[in-house]
Amino acid sequence: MANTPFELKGKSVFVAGHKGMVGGALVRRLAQENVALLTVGRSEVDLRDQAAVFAWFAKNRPQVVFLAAAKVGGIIANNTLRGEFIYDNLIIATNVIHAAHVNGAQKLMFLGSSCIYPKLAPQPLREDSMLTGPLEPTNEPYAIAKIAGIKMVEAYRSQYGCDFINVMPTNLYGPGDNYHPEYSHVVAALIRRFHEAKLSGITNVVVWGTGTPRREFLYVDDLADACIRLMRDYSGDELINIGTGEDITIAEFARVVAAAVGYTGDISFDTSKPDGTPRKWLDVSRLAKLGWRARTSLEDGIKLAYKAYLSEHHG
Ligand code: GFB
Repeated sequence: MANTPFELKGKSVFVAGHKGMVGGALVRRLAQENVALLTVGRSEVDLRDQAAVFAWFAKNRPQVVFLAAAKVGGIIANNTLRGEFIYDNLIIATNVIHAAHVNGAQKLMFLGSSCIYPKLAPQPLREDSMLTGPLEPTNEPYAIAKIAGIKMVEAYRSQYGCDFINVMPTNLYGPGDNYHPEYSHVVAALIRRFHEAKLSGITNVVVWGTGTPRREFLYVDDLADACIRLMRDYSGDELINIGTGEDITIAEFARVVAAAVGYTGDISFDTSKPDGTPRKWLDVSRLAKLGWRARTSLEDGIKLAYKAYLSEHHG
């Protein structure tokens, strides 16, 4: 694994998607670095608009790019907005990766997702299991768009010698998450649902699916720290998984959230809702070899996320 140390200090760094949960965490983490941070709002440059992206890059010529912008959502969002998920994510990736190359970016990080791995790949999920089997149908459009971005980064490394890298985060949560009742990921959905139940005195909360799927959850500020570490210390062709290395069933996870929120009622399961992939547990040994491990425990992370929810939505 090539580890070419890359100096961030004094560089112009563009965080694409700075308003999102991941982008926000990268902005927070980069504040600890001596960089010239560049961000651009969607009203100024819609990253799906190729001409606008190319013009912005030609004018600003960022030296470093974190491509954290994406159209994201939970299992129902992915399965409902299939056209939007493939279109937006394909076009954002192609626009930004190409513009970064044409305008001489020294380094770019593309953020994928753990759903790019086959639905039934051996666990824990190794980076080389990508494209070895069928994807989970509910998020196949999103996964295909992310795989295309990964392949584009690999192709630009190969043809143009770009120092562009691919990282694969596991399920994320934390400040700046999206709490949409239908379209959110499970962590945000349960924080909101248990909170609202506690406030309104509801004594039963419905969790989607059977509760048996297993997921791995990484606090988003830990992800941001890993991204800075990899931007500095990693420069290879292979994907790098970013996770905690531990997974939990959705049923057990629901109890962790209920405890953090202070909900003491019952929990039931709506099996008419999809379970999705039975298990998403990442092999994080490549990252561990670089000496990075996630610091925030799930219990602590959920408490921090709940605090953020209260200040973002009830402050
Ligand atoms: O977070 P989630 O929507 O995404 O669902 P995935 C995780 C698991 O939580 C599924 C269950 O088994 C859901 O059935 N779940 C239980 C819930 N209650 C809820 C709820 O109220 N809301 C939600 N959303 N889920 C996503 C992909 O898959 O993982 C994305 O669709 C992305 O593309 C993301 O890759 C990281 O983990 O199943």
